[in-house]
Amino acid sequence: MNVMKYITDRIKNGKMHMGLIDPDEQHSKDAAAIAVVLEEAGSDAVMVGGSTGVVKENVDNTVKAIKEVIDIPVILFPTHAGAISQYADAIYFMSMLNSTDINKIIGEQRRGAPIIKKMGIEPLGMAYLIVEPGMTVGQVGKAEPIPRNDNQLAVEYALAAKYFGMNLVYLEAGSGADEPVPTDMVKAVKKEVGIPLVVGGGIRTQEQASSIASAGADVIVTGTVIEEEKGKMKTIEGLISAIKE
Ligand code: 1GP
Repeated sequence: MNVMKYITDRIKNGKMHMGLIDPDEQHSKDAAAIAVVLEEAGSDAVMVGGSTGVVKENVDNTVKAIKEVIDIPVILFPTHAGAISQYADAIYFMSMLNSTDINKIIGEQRRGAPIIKKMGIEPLGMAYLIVEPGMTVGQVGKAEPIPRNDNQLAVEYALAAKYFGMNLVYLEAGSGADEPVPTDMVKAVKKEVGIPLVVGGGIRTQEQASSIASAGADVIVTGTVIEEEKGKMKTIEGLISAIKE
């Protein structure tokens, strides 16, 4: 499967939902059960990743278990080059452009590139932009988070990403953030840059998901709410239908 084409085709006609599963949070069997609920609820892809405790063994086991039970793509959401799994369909080849740590901008990517080539996984070039509060990923990534009221700064990073030829821009408020990325910022980036836009971090309610989608996000990512609600198909279905309506 060509995952970038799958994304491009889907966002031509609507919005996508991707559910994030942290391989460090549960046994691979439980991760697979959550993935089944996601697929049945109408999610478009499963992302596997987390900021801490992610090693090749738990990523491999989780991806393998998930791949056995669902048909939608599994995309790696990596933290470092040491935990890339050949069992995934694709990997976000992402650079945290507003990090102060060269390793998060190009170091891990340089180390990961030959591994990805050898494994034959599809890389999806992506600018990963941390927006306040940024949470653990902002701290671990030594980010200088984009202030919540600085739409212009977000636009500048996103435009730079487009000119670099990246396929996607991800505006990330951080997992478990009190508030998601402001809708005004989503609108500004979509209007000025117009490349496929992923938004995640702190999205918990149907209202939040729907307003971020209406503001111009093409892909809405939720992680925490899925972990908290695992098995509760109705909640996840509600969230996904709010995005897609
Ligand atoms: C984190 O954007 C994702 O990388 C998901 O965030 O856990 O807050 O849904 P949540």
